[in-house]
Amino acid sequence: MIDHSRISCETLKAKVMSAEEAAELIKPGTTIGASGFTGSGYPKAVPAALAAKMKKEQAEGRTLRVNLWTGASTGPELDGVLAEANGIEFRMPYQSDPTLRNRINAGEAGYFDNHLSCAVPMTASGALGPLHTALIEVTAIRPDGKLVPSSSVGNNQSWLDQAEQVILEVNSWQNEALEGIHDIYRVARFPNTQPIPIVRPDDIVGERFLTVDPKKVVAVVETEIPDRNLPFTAPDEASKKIASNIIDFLTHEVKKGRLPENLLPLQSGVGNIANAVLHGLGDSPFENLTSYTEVIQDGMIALMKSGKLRMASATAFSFSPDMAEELNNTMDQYQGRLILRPQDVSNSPEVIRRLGCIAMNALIEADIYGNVNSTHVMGSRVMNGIGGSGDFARSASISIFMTPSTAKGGKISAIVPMASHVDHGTQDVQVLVTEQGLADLRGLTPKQRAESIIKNCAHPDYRDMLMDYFNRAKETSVGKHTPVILDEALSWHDRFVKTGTMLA
Ligand code: 0RQ
Repeated sequence: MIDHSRISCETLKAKVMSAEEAAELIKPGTTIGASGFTGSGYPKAVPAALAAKMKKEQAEGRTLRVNLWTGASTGPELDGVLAEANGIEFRMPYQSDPTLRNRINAGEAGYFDNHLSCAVPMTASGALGPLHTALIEVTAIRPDGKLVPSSSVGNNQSWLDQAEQVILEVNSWQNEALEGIHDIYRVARFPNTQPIPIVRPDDIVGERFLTVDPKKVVAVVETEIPDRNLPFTAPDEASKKIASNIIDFLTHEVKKGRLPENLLPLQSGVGNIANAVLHGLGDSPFENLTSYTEVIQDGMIALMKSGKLRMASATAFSFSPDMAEELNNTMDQYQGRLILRPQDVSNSPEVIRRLGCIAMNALIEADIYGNVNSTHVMGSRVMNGIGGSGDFARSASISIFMTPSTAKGGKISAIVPMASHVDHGTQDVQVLVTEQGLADLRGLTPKQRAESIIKNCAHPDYRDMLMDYFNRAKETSVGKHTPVILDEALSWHDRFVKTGTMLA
């Protein structure tokens, strides 16, 4: 049942209308800045009404398509329905919805993949054109018109500031106990920037609420629709082994005195592997851990419940349906231990560098020199996007990338002679880990990196093939610093596309 008491501001209560009426206020070709970060806190009712309108317009021979900016990926009720209606002209800065991904890879929707910390500075500069409509899910509206954010913060404050008009969805499925966990700090814009005053992951530096100019609010829509994330797959043997390889490495670093006993604030990337590593840390010797990251996943809560993790700061929750339900019922227990911030703060390279985060991100493929591809399959088909991995990898004190050594039942090697697309250059990749082992690349020359990656990370089925390529490259390459055989370097990908396997 929709809880009508969530809107306590009389001025904004007067703007309540149906999702269909609100969708009428969005004009063809305009840009929407929506809330939403992973399957959390995205608008759910207005996009469905807009998608229905798009289909009707198309049936009558007209076109209604929009540009969509968000925090990051969202759920099926936003990206999914708009992509299904083929109503997305341009999308940024991150997506992971299967229908939208297919549209993008079919050339039917434009996609601008960007570092998540850069979305606000770039849009606020005006480089991407005007923002017409902010479409933001909130938990409640207070009597003074301030907005209690929902299960993600993303770029919400900035979309509210930048947009010409604002549509709010007040979702009473979100727990009112979310009030108090947000820290909304506005990063000053060029040329008047100031240091973000976070020196520890638990520092609170902003306000608890989002603010909006009530004159810009053209519609308020009441909903009661759950956040929708996909369940994580249970950690398999490979991801458990990856986790234990990382824990052995971190233990070694502590023993050497290069890391404190409770480590440094952890960043953990998106996806199944990252979630499995967090579960693995539950069996590690580390205590009193902290996290300064982008999304808080199930594994973080498990670590918190086991007493290993003291607090976590991020921009969004990214829970499985079961965990979302559990947290929604127990949110009051997490006050002071979970913090959600705007993504230009959670992912701020300045803060990440200051805190010395340990970054752990998954990848699609890495080459023998340690260039990492996080986004493209066979060089051309985009998977999700770079997300925050670049924000963290470049600025972390230790940047770890991890992957199973093969994909698609062993037909693809995750370690290849040359990456078919590069998101993170070798300088941003300090440690590479698979279930086979770990390569600590710090201080190694390109040839030493190749030896270490092939020996420690490659799957045995591909190890000799890689070493054979590397040895021949050393012989024949024009330059001896980073040996390459130019007309063979991408032949593994070509073979997979033509024959369905990288195995010769
Ligand atoms: O495909 O879904 O068809 O089975 O990629 O792979 O192994 O389940 O791994 O869920 O951890 O995702 C890089 C995509 C890994 C993710 C990526 C296929 C594989 C499977 C998923 P299926 P796994 P994960 C910031 C962090 C970029 C953004 C980022 C990602 C699917 O981690 O999007 O890092 N990262 N944000 O079969 C072909 C290969 C493949 C491959 C995997 N070499 N070739 N397909 N797959 N490797 C978050 C912060 O907190 C900062």
